[in-house]
Amino acid sequence: MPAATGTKRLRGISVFRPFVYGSEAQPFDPAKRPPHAPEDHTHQWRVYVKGVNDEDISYWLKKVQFKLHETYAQSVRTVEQPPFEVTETGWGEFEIQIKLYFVAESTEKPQTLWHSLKLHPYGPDAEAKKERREVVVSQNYEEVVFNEPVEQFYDILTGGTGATQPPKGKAGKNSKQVVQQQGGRTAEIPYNESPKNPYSRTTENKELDRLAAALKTVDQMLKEERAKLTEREKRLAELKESEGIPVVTKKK
Ligand code: SLL
Repeated sequence: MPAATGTKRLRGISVFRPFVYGSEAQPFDPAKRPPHAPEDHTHQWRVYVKGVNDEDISYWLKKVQFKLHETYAQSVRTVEQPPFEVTETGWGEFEIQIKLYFVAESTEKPQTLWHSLKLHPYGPDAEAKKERREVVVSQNYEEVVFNEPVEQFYDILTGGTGATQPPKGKAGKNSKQVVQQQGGRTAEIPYNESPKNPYSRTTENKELDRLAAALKTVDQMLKEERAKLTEREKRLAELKESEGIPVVTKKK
């Protein structure tokens, strides 16, 4: 039986879309606490899911459900349109469950992420940051992968140009170009970072260089350690021999 409209999947095609999720928090300015904040609350915070460089992602993301700690009234907050975020006040850190619901055309099941809400500065300079009451940002870059999307969703993902045909040829560089030429939507991230957006191809390349350099260092360390071990084993054998302790060798 032929597949019903909208359920035919594009075999062998994967489409990924980048996004950012995380939180921002700041202690109240003692001079002007938010007027309705309960006595024991100390911080204002915001948890969010957004596009890299604030790109619109609502063409694939329909709604987001944030599950807060149960000390919050109505701890399950559903946000049906962008910005997909919840702003709150509180006193403690906790794990926030973030459930992503995709547009109906996708026929995809929701996906769940977890985010640790951070209220207090962490890492190097934490104390100084606390002193300055700096905004505490904790966020992650993530990619959602749609494997073998249904045709209708593929169209939406790649620009809603109405073309039902996936790019011809093998997936990879070429198909990416075709999608771009259509003036369609892509998973491109900006070339350079900006004060508002740390995720870029330049930062990605820098990170890759850093990883390659680290790998080289580890290789070098391993080589040195192995050389030391060989040297010590040799020395041990020599000592045993000079002390008359039989050196264990393979039986002939
Ligand atoms: C902790 N395990 O002990 C965590 C719990 C709960 C955070 C943190 C305020 C809720 C309200 C709030 O900040 N809850 O409105 O009462 O650190």
